[in-house]
Amino acid sequence: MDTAGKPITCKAAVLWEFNKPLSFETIEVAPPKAGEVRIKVVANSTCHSDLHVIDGALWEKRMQCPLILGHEGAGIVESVGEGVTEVQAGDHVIPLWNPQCRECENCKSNKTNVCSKLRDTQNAGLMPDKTTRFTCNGKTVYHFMGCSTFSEYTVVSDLSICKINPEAPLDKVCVIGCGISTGYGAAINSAKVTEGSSCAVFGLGAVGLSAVMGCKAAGAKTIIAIDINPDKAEIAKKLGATDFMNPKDLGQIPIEGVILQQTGGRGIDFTFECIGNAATMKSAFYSCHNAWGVCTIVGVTPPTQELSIITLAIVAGRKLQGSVFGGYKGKDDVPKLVEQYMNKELNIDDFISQNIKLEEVNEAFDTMRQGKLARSVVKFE
Ligand code: COD
Ligand code: ZN
Repeated sequence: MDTAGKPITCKAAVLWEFNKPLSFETIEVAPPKAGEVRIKVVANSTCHSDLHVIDGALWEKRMQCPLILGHEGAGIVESVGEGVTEVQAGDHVIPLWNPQCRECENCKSNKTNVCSKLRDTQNAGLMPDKTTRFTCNGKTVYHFMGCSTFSEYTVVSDLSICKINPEAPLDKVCVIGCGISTGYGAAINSAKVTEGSSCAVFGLGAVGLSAVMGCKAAGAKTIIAIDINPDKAEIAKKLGATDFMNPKDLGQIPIEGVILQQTGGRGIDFTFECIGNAATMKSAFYSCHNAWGVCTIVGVTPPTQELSIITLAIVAGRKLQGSVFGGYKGKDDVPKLVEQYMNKELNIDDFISQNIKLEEVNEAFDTMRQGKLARSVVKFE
């Protein structure tokens, strides 16, 4: 049946209220307007940022419920709106929560990968024309991070999409939509980890584990993987960690104290915070070499959280920086990461803990809350 130009009725997971489980609903997805693309989502994986929103810990002041979460998806273009030239029906695509308009000051600069064009509408859960394409029982449903891929169909701006190799398995490369790129790129692009260096990664979800993989690919000599869940040691070592530390095993001694002790007071060349917690951000910062250590913050805390550090700790040259989407420009770089996976240069399979049905996603988030699973991939039939 030709669905182009018509609304599509389909299944989606809807968050009606913060701090409540997702509900499985039949929704209506309107056709794409000018400059928009409607996608049949084939797979979408769980990311802790979705969970932060469910738990009301991030952004809740700017966001409105009901909304459809999901920002780590892959699918096939169903139809395109007027003026869309980059993709057409049938193309295999990854939606980009970090768009690339190629026109804004940020996109034109090679100093950043953070496009500013859609920021306000995307943060408000709206399409660029300030409306939404989703309704459920006649009620407006909002978008999330410009993707909303916990739905069989979604509509995104054509700035928020990239075409990928049609041979790539969508239930694997969906993880490139966030977790893998965010961690791997933090090591490769943002920190620019050097050969023979020492690294420490705090938090071993998919983001932290891919930072470990990035440190290894960059030739780091020592990679300390840190997590309060001892079960993460095995996978971290498989991906390149040389050591594992559990802060809970250290008694009263802060982890940065132990790291300094073990490095003869020298500290680590590159540290990464992949949890989203001010206390571990401080530990990651103080674990760095006092003159040239670079601490890269990948996790995000609630918006009013401050980070306090003693001023002397920065004087000798220790650096504190952030990283968004691993420094990758979505349209330029995501298709290349897919090619790296196809050429067996990038491991994704080890990050996927399980394949689930949409209706099992609340349980998958429960296990993620306990710090257990890296990624659960929802495969839509
Ligand atoms: N010390 C050590 N490890 C810890 C601690 C702690 N105090 N607390 C939790 N952990 C471990 C957990 O056991 C778990 O293994 C890991 O940290 C976190 O893993 P996940 O699987 O829950 O999380 P990820 O990898 O999906 O996501 C991590 C982020 C840092 C991306 C996320 O939490 C975050 O901060 N998101 C907001 C930032 C953002 O918007 N990024 C862009 C989109 S993701
Ligand atoms: Zn994410």
